[in-house]
Amino acid sequence: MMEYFLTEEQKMIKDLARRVADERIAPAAAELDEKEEFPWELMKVCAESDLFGVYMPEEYGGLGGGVLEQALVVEELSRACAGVAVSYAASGLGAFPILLFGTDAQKKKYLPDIASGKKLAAFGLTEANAGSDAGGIETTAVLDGDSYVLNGTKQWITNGGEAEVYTVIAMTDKKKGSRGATAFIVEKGTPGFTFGKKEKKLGIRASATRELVFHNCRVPKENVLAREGMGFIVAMKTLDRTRPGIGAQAVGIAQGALDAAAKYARQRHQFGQPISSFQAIQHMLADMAIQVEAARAFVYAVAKSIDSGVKEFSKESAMVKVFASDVAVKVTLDAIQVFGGYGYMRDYPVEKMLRDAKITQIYEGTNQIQRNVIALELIKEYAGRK
Ligand code: COS
Repeated sequence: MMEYFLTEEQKMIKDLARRVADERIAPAAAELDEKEEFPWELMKVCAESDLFGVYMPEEYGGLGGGVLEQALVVEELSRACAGVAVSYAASGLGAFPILLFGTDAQKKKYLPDIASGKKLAAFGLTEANAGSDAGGIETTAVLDGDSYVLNGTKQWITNGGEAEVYTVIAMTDKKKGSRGATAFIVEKGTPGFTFGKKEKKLGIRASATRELVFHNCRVPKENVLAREGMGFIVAMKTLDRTRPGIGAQAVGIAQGALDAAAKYARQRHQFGQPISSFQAIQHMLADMAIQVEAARAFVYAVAKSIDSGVKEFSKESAMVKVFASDVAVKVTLDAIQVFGGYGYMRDYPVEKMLRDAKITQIYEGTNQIQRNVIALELIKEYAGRK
């Protein structure tokens, strides 16, 4: 890997996450995938290693880092198992709305337990009829006295059922479209809040994906984030910050696939020599390495720029998510090709990596939606220059 001029603390965080990945996650990855088992034990290991709080301010028990520190952890965990990594990362996705828009009281109440890993968080935006069209959500929240009454169903929520703290977007005024959405903090155990069945997935099978079902669920008024009508903005600004994390996940998966393919190419002999001596294989490995390093450099650069306090970064955040996720799918496919028939078999690690990589092109906004965002921003920028 290139020298990225990380601080000593960032290097320590990355090394620590790598140790957790190598020593604890990698040996368990195939079994967790096969059994579709939520990795509670590994979540505890991440908590004991202080990984959950790397992006949180110190006053809430975190290490005081930002998007880059979280990306470093996600990348390393994803090298070993993206299903475990996304369970870790989705807690950050659930926490960011509170971090960005919470009142002092909300932050003090919820963030320390998320930073310590005592509680997982989750983010509830998507619905059956509102995926790319996030403004089309149908879950409603109606003010009644001192609380809002939530009704509706959120779909495909990572950490659904496992997390204790949920940030949920619901419509408080349907007529206003996306300006009529509001964000709420909802705790597991609130009456009227239940979970659907655990989904069976192509990849990231260690992670838990469930519906969040709200049936006359009363959420106290003080659990509103920002204010009524700000829910869509809360969601968009959260995703702007977390999409580089999907990039980091993709880089980790792709690096894992490159590591496996390069190692295999040295061991596998055909025609009396290791296949790594054939130029056909060498060029594939070279292309994989170029793409992984370019994606990593892009992820680190965007994360660092967000942490430096730039105001506008929707476009860059979308770009890095698209680039790295497309790289992950390409590199994992190529890794299978290097492995040949063995790569297609479950006994070898690379077919899982392809299955895990695919979701990075879909969740937190499909790559098609990201390209729309990028193009619209570009057009705005060029219109301004003329
Ligand atoms: N930051 C701040 N404000 C934003 C924003 C952002 N990144 N993106 C949009 N907004 C604002 C717009 O400026 C607009 O404000 P006004 O009402 O003041 O004009 C408002 O939000 C509505 O924006 P827009 O008209 O662009 O909304 P659309 O309904 O057209 O949807 C997309 C925009 C498609 C970009 C949005 O729905 C989206 O991101 N979809 C993907 C959702 C997603 O990621 N799902 C995954 C679920 S989480 S795992």
